[in-house]
Amino acid sequence: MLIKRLRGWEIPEHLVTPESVFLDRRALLGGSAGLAAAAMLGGRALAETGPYPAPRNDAYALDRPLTPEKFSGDYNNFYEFGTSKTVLPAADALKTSPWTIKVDGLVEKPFDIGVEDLVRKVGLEERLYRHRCVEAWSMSVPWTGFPLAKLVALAKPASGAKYVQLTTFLDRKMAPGQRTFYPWPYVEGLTMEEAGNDLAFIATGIYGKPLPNQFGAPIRLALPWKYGFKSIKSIVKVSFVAERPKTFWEALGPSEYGFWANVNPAVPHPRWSQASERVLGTDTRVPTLIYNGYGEQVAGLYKDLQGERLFA
Ligand SMILES: Nc1nc2c(c(=O)[nH]1)N[C@H]1C(S)=C(S)[C@@H](COP(=O)(O)O)O[C@H]1N2
Ligand SMILES: [Mo]
Repeated sequence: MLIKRLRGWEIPEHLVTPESVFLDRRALLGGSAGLAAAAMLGGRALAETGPYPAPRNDAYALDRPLTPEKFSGDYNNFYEFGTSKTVLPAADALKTSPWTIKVDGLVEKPFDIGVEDLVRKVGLEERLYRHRCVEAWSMSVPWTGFPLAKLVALAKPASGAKYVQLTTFLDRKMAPGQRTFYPWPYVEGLTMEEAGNDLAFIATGIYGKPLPNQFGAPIRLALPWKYGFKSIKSIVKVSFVAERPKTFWEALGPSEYGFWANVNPAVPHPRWSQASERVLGTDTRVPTLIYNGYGEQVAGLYKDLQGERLFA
């Protein structure tokens, strides 16, 4: 099969935000006055399309083509809905509205916030990111979302908070995968310093629209310099804690899936090499890059942590 190869700076037409849509959206999101005006001018647009597509932040460019959705949207890891890559039909059962996120732990005042409210508060942008699964496949996708740092700022963490712990929903009726022996719910974590790095991104959309269920709707993490399992899906809780969280995969296999899980082609997984990766939608392998190519932005986070197992 021949796939049109796009350079990093080439944009598939359907991903381009027409300026008029962007300007309308700005008006629509411009507070209650804007909303009232929009309602008179035909504000149905907001209800129908929401804040998508969001303006692209060009600071995050790719060195490789975007992965077409027909490949990335049909090859997912979402163990709540099964261990195969084809979770798309099963993930239909995920009920994403209403969706509330609990913000708790060492914060000024714990609160709950609906995902739409959160999006209105922080605003959305689009970024092109690479994604490297620990299983040695990769993709490049346009996420829509906001920096995790904006959520941290809303939470007002106390000085004792050293880690951000994120938790996926727990609903054994809805998610058949959660009827297995795994240590549900899925939990992930990162240091406050990592969470404050501009690359740490919360995604509510992909390919210019809200996240389809199988990508971890309605809100998930995207940490492009770490193996994909750190990018936790369908988040319901964000806790600020003093101790390093015990993550889902660490509980299952600490020697194979550590807390740090930074991408490094020179450090093999105990059962396979990490030197190269299969690019979804192609039949080629490409060399894997240290920190998945994001070393310039993140290597500094680890300069005082050389004793840690940073790359597994
Ligand atoms: N809750 C939850 N989050 C998860 C997973 C999962 O099974 N459950 N899989 C992880 C893994 S291993 C990867 S590679 C990515 C896959 O994201 P994608 O399916 O959107 O490509 O999600 C991560 N987040
Ligand atoms: Mo993964």
